[in-house]
Amino acid sequence: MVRRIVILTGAGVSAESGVPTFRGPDGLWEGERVEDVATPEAFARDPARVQRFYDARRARLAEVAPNPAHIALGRLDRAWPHDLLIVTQNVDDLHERGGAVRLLHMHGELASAWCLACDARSPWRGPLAAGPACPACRTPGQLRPDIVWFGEMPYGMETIDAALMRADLFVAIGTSGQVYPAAGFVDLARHAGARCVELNLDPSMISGRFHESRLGPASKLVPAFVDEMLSAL
Ligand code: BV8
Repeated sequence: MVRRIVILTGAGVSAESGVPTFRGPDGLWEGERVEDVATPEAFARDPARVQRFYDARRARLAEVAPNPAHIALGRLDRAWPHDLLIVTQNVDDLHERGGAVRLLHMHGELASAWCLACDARSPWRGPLAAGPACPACRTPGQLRPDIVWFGEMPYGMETIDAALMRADLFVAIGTSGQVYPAAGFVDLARHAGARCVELNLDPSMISGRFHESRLGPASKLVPAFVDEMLSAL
């Protein structure tokens, strides 16, 4: 009897909403080399460039909408009476707009700014490149994107590890399994005795570690998976 579920999502769950995935055909990350925009070193070297990169992605949030996969996970979150944790690697806000509540952004959020002066994290929708004042301490020019860059510690690792250790079912949706520690969650869940299922458009780097891998678009696979879960209640 499945009771405790952990779901990990990646860029593939937002692809059908028009949010580009990471490893595009040109391997460039929206035209940028990852190390030039998503590392603390890049921010120290050229903060304006990094701010422009995230300002552009933050502005595009207003042009995209949740797809049937986000909406189905919102439906599961409302109806599942047992433990559920949705861990996303995505920094967009489509899971929340799809109705998910038991959600953890392990790599941060575009819609949040982090003040390096007072350490406050504040909801943020506009650009940061002009160095606006922190909503909490009013210090100008000290806000950085509230994003976990390469080499930085992901958010909520204690909560995630605890949920993986107790999981009956682990489901990975729309992720290539190339970035750690997220790509290692299936091993932790499996070790804890959980059934592990992958829902992905293509086979990933970690498909072989799952008990079952269903291939197809998230907008089709996820609603069907949620129907399965709720009909088994
Ligand atoms: C850390 C925010 C210390 C930024 C991101 C062990 C081995 C090797 C390397 C490492 C290791 N441990 C650590 C590292 C280093 C590094 C790492 O993993 N490097 C990789 C490149 C080798 N990891 C780190 O630096 C991490 N920090 O380790 O700190 C530590 C160690 C232990 C415990 C605690 C701390 C921090 C990594 C986070 C970096 N920030 N994002 C931003 O968004 O701007 S990572 C970013 O890239 C995303 O968040 C995501 O995690 C990753 C992209 O992967 P996916 O989401 O999977 O997307 P991708 O495009 O690759 O794949 C899409 C998939 O969807 C495909 O499979 C495709 O088939 C599928 N798909 C497409 N369309 C659809 C679909 N599926 C269904 N339907 C569709 N329609």
